[in-house]
Amino acid sequence: MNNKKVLALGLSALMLGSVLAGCGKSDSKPEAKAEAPKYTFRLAETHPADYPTTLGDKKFADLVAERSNGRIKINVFHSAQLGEEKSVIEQVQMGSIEFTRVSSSPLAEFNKAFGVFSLPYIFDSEAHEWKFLESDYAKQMLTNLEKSKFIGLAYYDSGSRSFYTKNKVTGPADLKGMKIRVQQNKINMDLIQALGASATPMPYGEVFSGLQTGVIDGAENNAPSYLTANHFQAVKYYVLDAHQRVPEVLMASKATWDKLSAEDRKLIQQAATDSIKFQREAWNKFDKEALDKLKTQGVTVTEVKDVKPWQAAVKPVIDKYNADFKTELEAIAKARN
Ligand code: BDP
Repeated sequence: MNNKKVLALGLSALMLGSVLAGCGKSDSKPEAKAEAPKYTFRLAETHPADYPTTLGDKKFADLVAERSNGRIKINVFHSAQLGEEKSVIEQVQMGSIEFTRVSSSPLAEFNKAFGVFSLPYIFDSEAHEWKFLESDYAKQMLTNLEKSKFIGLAYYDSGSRSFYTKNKVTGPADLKGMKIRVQQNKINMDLIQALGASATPMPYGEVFSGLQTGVIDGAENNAPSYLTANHFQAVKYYVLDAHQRVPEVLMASKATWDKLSAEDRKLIQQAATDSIKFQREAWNKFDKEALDKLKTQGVTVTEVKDVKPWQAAVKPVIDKYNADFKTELEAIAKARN
């Protein structure tokens, strides 16, 4: 048995322990008497236990447990205990992992429409992004995941992504010649190439050692990831160019879904929808804290006052994919008003 499995088993034992401990508490409401779980599912999460997406996952799992009176139990396996995102997505597709929270970026390799979120500067702001994510169009995108054997349950917030590098970057020209890690999809590779840098796709869990050993000169992410994955210990320059806003997706395996009753599906879907507000609040709070923390840890944060040179540099990417994402981009433009 490998270490991850031992850790996962230990963790399930711990979780079981806390459930049993919970049963000991005297709770006088008769209807609150928990049933034995009929279903025990796993939810794969790449981030650590206290990261805002993990908090969202846990909220979702708690709501499901509460509303099913303990009949449906979802154990959250954080910190990539069940593997890196690409392999987790494959396992969810096959039905061997029941739930996951992943980034839209690797998901795009399994369902093309999600690639639209990797295009640079398509949203003006968080408000614009969420107006789109709450639109019928974006909801339909979640529904269409079924064709790829997933059940899209909710979008979560992930802020915006910016570059962090070994040497200081103030404008796009400074990235020329650098080796930059990207999330594993084709559009991200084109984005880096447009900036004259060379793209190195690799799983999230390998970025820290990649930065430390110099295999890559930089990467890009939101402040919470840059901080919690300790990437800031290896490279200390963060330029807030905010080139992408890539939403997170909470989803189930279609194989799992097909085994559930209509009522249970409804309950799970509603719990996912109801967890969004909590996740977004946790996100906004931690996003700010993370940036402050990075500064106190010696990271040089460079604000970008004029984003136009950045937009101009990556324009070829929009031109290349405009036709492929015509309807998605139209719906995103519509959400601007
Ligand atoms: C983070 C996402 C996470 C991705 C990671 C990455 O929350 O799901 O795996 O970026 O860059 O922002 O791979």
